[in-house]
Amino acid sequence: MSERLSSRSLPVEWAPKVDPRELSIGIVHLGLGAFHRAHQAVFTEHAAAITGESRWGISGVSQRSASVREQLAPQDGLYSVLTRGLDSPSVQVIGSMREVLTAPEDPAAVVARIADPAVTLVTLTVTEKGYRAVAGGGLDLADPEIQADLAGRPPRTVVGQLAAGLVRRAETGAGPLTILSCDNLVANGPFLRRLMEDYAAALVSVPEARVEAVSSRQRLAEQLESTRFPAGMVDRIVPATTDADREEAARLLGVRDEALVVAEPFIQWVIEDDFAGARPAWERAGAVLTDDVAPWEQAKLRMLNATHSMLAYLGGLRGYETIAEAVRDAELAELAGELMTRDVVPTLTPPDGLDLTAYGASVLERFANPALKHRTAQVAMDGSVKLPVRLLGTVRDRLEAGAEPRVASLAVAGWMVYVAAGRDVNGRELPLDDPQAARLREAAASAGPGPAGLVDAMLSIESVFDKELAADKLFRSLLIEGVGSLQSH
Ligand code: CS2
Repeated sequence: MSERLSSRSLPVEWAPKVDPRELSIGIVHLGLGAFHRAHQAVFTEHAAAITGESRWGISGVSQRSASVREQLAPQDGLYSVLTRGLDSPSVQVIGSMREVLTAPEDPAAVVARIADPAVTLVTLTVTEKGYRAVAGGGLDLADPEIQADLAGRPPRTVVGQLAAGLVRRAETGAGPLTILSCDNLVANGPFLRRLMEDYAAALVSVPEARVEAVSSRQRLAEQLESTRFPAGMVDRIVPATTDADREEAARLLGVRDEALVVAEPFIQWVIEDDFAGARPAWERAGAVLTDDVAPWEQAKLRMLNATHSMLAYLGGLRGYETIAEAVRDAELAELAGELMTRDVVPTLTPPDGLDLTAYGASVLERFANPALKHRTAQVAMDGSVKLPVRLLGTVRDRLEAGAEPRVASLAVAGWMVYVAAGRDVNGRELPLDDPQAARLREAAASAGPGPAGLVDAMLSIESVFDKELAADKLFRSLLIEGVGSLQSH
């Protein structure tokens, strides 16, 4: 077996553009998953290489287990991105990861890093559920983890970590911070600002909170005034890494990379240009800085992510393991195209310079990439928090315009059947990986007979469907039709 990747073992021809050991930390990243390593960390490394700036090393915070640290620390923070397109795969070693922290093991270190005066930026990829928001936005104050953070334990939630870091910055005069969400959420920046404000407001209302909470609340509120929360749109398909990927990378590099990530060739980042202090010159590495991210973000969430979810549910039910297989099914490909052109495009204002028809076609081409092996089960995860962002906005807008969002409703119906059936056409299990899995199962199990029974049971889940949408007669009948046709297959 080949030797493990590290600064010492790496053959010189594979040396990263920058050496992490020569960087100081200027960015804290919360949520050190594969996506960050294949996206923002790559832009940051390229920008550092172009400008020669050494102040943008990343302190990556893993929110769950120590496994990411165990992958990266022995490799001196080095890891590689294996790019799988239509040509033969290529690999690149990335050198922007300066430090890895494991939040559950050392929450104080995370707070200290966020409060470090050399840090001017916190970026986040914590997935939809990591924000602990209620449907429609706002912090879920009933969440026991949020309550525990509010009561003053070393913070374990993302919002709690940011709040404690901001309070410390206020105490030490560390200067203003920019907090940049890189998750697939509508208006992710303002969305996160609201969660932070809700947290600040709740600091005094928790009965068991210590006396300091009152002054913390004032400090947090003040610090939030100078904090910027730009919105951003991120795009790159990053499937879970497999053993075959690791073998392929080892063959190319000559050393074994335990922290390898895999990605498609496409990469895009559109960021609202609203920063409180210095930032890397990401635009030099290809990112777009703009005054208005919303049209980009809407187009991406409603076209790419919505179609992805639809293919995951309908494709999963048809027994397809990967998105590429699903989109090669002629019927599903047609539905995917129809979802975008009939239901989604009429709800969008195209961003400057983007042709939505061409964009839709390019999305389907990217999904069809056979080298990527992006599993339908992976995209199907966390539907209860993804659906409202990806599909329900479209449904609402079309209903309001007096139109029939037939395909978008079929996609939602696909999720309902996926949850309820638990098996594909071949009888293979479809795993339900969702923060609200128990509630979803309960709804499906208590459903009355027939398609209408399932639809009504699922529509009653208020954390997914608000009252108005759940009461919409046209939506309900489209869902019943969709569920009926899927169940009869
Ligand atoms: C996917 C996204 O897993 C999912 O839900 O839809 O992760 C998608 O691959 C990215 O947003 C692409 O940028």
